Amino acid sequence: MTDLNRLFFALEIPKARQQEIVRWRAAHFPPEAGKPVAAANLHMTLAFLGEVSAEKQQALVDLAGRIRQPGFTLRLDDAGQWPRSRVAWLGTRQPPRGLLQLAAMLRAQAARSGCWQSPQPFHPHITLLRQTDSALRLPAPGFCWECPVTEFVLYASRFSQGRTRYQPLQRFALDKES
Ligand code: 2AM
Repeated sequence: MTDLNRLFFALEIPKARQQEIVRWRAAHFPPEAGKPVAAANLHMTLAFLGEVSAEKQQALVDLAGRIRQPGFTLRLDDAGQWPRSRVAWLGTRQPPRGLLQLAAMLRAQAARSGCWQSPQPFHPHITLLRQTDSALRLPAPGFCWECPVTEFVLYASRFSQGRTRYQPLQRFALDKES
């Protein structure tokens, strides 16, 4: 039987920023608000690939390696929730064009390679809490954190000993921000 890996492309959130996000979350949400995502797992998904064979992974890596586009700056200045999926998230009021282009390209490559893609439009977000309480009220973010983006990352999602870990498998450099 072929081994499958659960894969996705995402933007890594630098460690210092992950810690800042976690401090903001702890200050604004009581423990009963929902299940917090571990600091090291905070990321922004660009394209979810699902369960992928080694051959398909190589094909997706080759395609992603051909992407040429400049880096960009992501401003985290928005927070919201999706009551149906019971998720609270951080995001950006004005997604940079480079972010939208990169996600569109990776999603199109994934679709062409036979990975199921959600018909939902791309909504850039960092999941903060899962299984949120229905009474959750989100505070206004009150910050504008700037994250320069110089690369994107292929991650494997692994579940062991009751915990999900996202393991970076490969990094793809973007060109210098223009
Ligand atoms: P989420 O944070 O919005 O839940 C690893 O699981 C990453 O892939 C998570 O960021 C998750 O998004 C995303 N993901 C998981 N399952 C997905 C699916 N079926 N469609 C799109 N994205 C998915």
